[in-house]
Amino acid sequence: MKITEARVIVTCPGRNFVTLKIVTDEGIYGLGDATLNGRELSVVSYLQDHVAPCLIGRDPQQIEDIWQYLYRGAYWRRGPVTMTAIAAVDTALWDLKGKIANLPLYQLLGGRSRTGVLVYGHANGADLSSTIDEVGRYREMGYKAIRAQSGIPGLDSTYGVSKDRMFYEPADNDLPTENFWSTSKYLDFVPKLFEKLRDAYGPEPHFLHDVHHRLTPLEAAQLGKMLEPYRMFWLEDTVPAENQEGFRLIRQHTTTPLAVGEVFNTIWDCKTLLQEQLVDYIRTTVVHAGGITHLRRIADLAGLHHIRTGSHGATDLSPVCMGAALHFDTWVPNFGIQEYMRHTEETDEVFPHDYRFEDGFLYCGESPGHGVDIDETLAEKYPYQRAFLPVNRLEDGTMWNW
Ligand code: EZ4
Ligand code: CO
Repeated sequence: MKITEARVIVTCPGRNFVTLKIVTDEGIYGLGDATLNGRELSVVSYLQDHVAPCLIGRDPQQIEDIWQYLYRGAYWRRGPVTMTAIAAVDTALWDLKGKIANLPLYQLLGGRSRTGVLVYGHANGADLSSTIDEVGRYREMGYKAIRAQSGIPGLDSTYGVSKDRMFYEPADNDLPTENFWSTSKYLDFVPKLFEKLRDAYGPEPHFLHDVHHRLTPLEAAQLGKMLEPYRMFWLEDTVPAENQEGFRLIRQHTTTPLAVGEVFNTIWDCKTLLQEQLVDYIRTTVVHAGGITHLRRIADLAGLHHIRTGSHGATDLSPVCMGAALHFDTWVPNFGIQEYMRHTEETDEVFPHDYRFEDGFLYCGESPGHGVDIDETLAEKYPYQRAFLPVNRLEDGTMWNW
């Protein structure tokens, strides 16, 4: 079997998605997600100009060799653009292998470790009381685990609070929107939010919260301590994680579980975090961390250190990524939780899939490969639209982390 074509499909059914379709001389094909939010076209070029020509004529069954060829062969290692492109190839090849073997992807990985994949949804509101109500709505939808984000008194806008209550799309402008941030206003508010949520809903639901990289390690330690009485499932991305050693300080001061890694591309980005057990959940995902082949290596290292997976699953990760992630989650022994933000109806129509949500869990399907397809005719109706993620400033104008 030979690869005859590697086609990149860009579509914007409400938001941009980049998909790689690897076609073989036997007519079967595999799909991989290549979406890098706000920087989509750089991955398109990487794939079209620098990867596709190297794939033609290769045996698509040599997944490991092709992964190593693209990683080592680039010379310029790692980075989000390279690793997203490699992930797209890798996911498409695992999809193809499943189709060749006539087996769902989780079977190729080693079979089922659990019946369903625990997911968490995103409840958010403009203020305390509407956020509390939204958490109730997610409880009614069946979610066992809910991330709560709220508008902060005194700040006009902040991360995680959406205009549309169901579909949160931060990449909302053809130039970056500017947000403003105050750590003191935030730290004053967040413990109150979770105190009220525990009062309202009792001990049972799992609560999560995303700080979105805005604190220093000492501030993160303070927040973790303040949240201890409310027994969080996790506190996510408290600080920017380029400096992995920075987590030592947070860890020494709080028992609130920590999650990190949605922006990581490789095992090298989390080596210290994992080996020193500085976090509890690793959020690397299929599309941004080199595909199934590399994610498996990260999960194995994590497992040695009592760390479980908690893959990123925001709406900018396409249904193709979600499908692959659910097969991975169904297999991976040290699974923790999977993020799940629902895609819009338009997106789901462009990407027909066989995974389904039921009572707080997602279930991957039994069709061969990862079970997600693309309707290319429909995809063509939604041309690319430039969209940026917001930027963030402190109230005095200083650039900060969004
Ligand atoms: O801001 O996926 O936990 N989820 C997140 C996301 C990210 C977006 C960036 O593309 O932090 O909402
Ligand atoms: Co996040």
